[in-house]
Amino acid sequence: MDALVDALAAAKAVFVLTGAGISAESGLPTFRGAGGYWESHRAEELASPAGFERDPALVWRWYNMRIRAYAGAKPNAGHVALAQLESLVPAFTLATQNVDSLHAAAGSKNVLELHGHLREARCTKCGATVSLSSGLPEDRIEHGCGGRFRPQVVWFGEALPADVWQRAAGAAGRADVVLVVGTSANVYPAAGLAMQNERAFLAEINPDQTGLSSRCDAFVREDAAAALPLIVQRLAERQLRR
Ligand code: BV8
Repeated sequence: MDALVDALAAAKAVFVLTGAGISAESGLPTFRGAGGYWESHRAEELASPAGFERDPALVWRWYNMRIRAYAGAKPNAGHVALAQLESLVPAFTLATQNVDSLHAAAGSKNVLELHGHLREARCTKCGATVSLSSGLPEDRIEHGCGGRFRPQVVWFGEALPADVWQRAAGAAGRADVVLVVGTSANVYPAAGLAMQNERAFLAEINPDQTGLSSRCDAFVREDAAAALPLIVQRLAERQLRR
């Protein structure tokens, strides 16, 4: 943790990549936590164009369950600490794989939602959008134009939003410190963001090993909500002493 605080104290640009693990302490299941299954369906099956084509009602039941869970969830100390870190370093970019909007709720500003969000749905044919504040009832899936409403998320086999990707890849490439929090780093191209900048100090916060661990300059084997506030507090104290 000290090596990470040293690197953050010297950094001009910091890039953070987060995954489901940072929202675990807000009571939200991770993808691989419960074995990634929901009602005996693999997340990859449900979060895919083919899965939606096969059974749109089933896919919406899954997203409506998650939308309800997100509505009841609050940002935790890990989310809040990252929002504070943003104000302590000259340049800061937070790229998340999460679609739960908890980083923004914690006050983070420069957030890139790599895999979209669940705040609204769009029609697959005419592009009309509807708010998802309380999910989408089954009888509203079909749109009058003949299209179907789908969540504004990136499904497996789909490209990430080009502008979001370019900004994330650019920020990761310029970073002095790349901090990876709560992701198993299995899903691409998001996981690749943490590996593309050989120059950067690479650190991981995760109670478990991941595919990234062997490449890290430092890793903190703790829960995000426990480790991040400590790291930010030490950085702030360090800056005060300057
Ligand atoms: C694409 C939105 C091409 C929807 C999601 C290269 C190699 C291999 C495969 C591929 C490759 N390139 C592409 C692929 C295919 C695929 C892929 O990566 N497959 C994987 C499964 C092998 N990628 C794609 O399909 C991507 N698209 O490639 O398009 C293309 C290009 C041009 C034109 C057309 C097409 C799109 C991928 C995005 C899919 N959408 N989400 C939704 O949410 O419903 S992915 C979804 O799953 C999440 O967003 C996230 O990315 C992923 C889950 O991973 P994590 O967040 O890391 O969660 P996980 O449960 O796995 O791990 C949690 C971690 O937290 C654990 O390590 C745990 O220890 C830790 N933890 C637990 N508690 C805590 C904690 N850490 C800290 N504190 C705690 N308290």
